[in-house]
Amino acid sequence: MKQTIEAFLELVKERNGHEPEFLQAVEEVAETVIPYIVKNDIYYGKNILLRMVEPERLISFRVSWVDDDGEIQVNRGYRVQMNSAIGPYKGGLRFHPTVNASILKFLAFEQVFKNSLTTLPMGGGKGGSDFDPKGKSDNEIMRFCHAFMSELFRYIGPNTDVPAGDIGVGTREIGFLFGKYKKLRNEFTGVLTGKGMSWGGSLIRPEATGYGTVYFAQKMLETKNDIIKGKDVIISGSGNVAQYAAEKVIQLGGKVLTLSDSSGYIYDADGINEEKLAYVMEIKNVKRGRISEYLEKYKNAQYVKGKTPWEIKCDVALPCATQNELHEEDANVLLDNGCICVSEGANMPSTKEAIAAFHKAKILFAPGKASNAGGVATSGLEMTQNSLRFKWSREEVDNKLKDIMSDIHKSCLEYGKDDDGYVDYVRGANIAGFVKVADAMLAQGVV
Ligand code: NDP
Ligand code: 2IT
Repeated sequence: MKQTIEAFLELVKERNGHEPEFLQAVEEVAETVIPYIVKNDIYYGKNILLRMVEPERLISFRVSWVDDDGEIQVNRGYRVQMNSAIGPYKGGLRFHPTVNASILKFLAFEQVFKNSLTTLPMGGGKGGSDFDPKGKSDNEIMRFCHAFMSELFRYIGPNTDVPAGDIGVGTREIGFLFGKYKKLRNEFTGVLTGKGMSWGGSLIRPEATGYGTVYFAQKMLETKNDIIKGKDVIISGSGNVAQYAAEKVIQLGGKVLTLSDSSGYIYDADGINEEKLAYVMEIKNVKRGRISEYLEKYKNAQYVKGKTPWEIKCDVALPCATQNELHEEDANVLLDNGCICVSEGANMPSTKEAIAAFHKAKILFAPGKASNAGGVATSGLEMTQNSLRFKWSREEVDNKLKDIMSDIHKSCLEYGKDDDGYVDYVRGANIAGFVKVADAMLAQGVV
């Protein structure tokens, strides 16, 4: 088995040797899915995984725009259309200076499995740009988004490819992108999700990724007859996912001790309550400031510059910032401090070695493709509402989100349970996600 996996990875490496994040994502899937393929005749010998690691289409384009000083800026735009076997390509857009083909291919590959797990008919894609939104004026953001969409519009559509937000892309950016698409196509459709509430957005979509991550943590804790209430929780990030993960933890009676950004983290030993979280939302979403500004109002908190929050003692950890933000050393510190549950809100935040440490210690660990799937699932619900030209209530969408997270948890148990009863959620999520896409690919033939 080891040889089969190695031979496969060697082939993928030959073609994508310069794309470390993509190789990391493929390796994690190959190690769990290849043994399953080998045991199941219907999948064996059909090169399904080899087909799945090759994007159906990868579009790269120039984005030129004019900044507030009248200077012409040039960025690179991308859309990776990874797999459309079970539905239109679906996945976010990331605006961050680190964006490149490797990052977007890893995200698009993860998205294929994640979207399959949601039970909704969505293929996988991802896109974005190396554009850095930090410090840009609203007008610069608008001009960039318009320039970006003036090329992307050719390749997307409500039945073809439906982008949404990710790092650096929220409701403001989706608005500018949607406005340009509508202008160019002269049609009002659900071509993007994460839209504003008055122009086709779904209630609960802004909250969905963070809420879903906590619902998933709760499902995992339930398998141990445990609950979030009374737990010390540390969260990384302070963007969309982190904010609503914090909100849900507070609502369920947990204590949120930390939040962070790429400059450092805040530790509030008294707990970040609803009022303090509202202040964080103002700093991040209105002033577009830094998490260190929390101390301007809450002076008892500590700001730890240049570090991640994993050194703070906790029961539950929710990494909600970015890929590879939680390393083996961090995992060991978390374990030494008694952490029993890690639910990933970000995509691939834990390194391979960190995951191995969690598995060895047999704690509850959920990979992002399962635990953060609530965001894209609710995007799927937004698409449904757009097609129906209808709007569901907050409660209806939240209940559907809870049901979906519960179904994903069930799928992980189905394929991830070890002989001793320990649940390997990585294996569970990868195989459950694979089966649905692979069956569709087999049914559709070699295309
Ligand atoms: P936001 O842009 O709203 O927030 C990102 C947060 O992560 C910020 O606090 C940011 O800090 C921090 N961050 C970004 N890059 C780094 C870095 N290199 N090191 C440390 N911190 C960093 O993005 P989201 O909250 O939407 O996304 C967070 C994660 O969740 C990403 O991995 C994304 O792919 C994933 N995700 C998002 C979904 C969604 O619906 N939005 C759905 C599923 C997953 P700073 O301001 O300093 O950059
Ligand atoms: O990583 C993700 O799942 C997202 N950024 C959300 C994608 C979506 O289409 O809502």
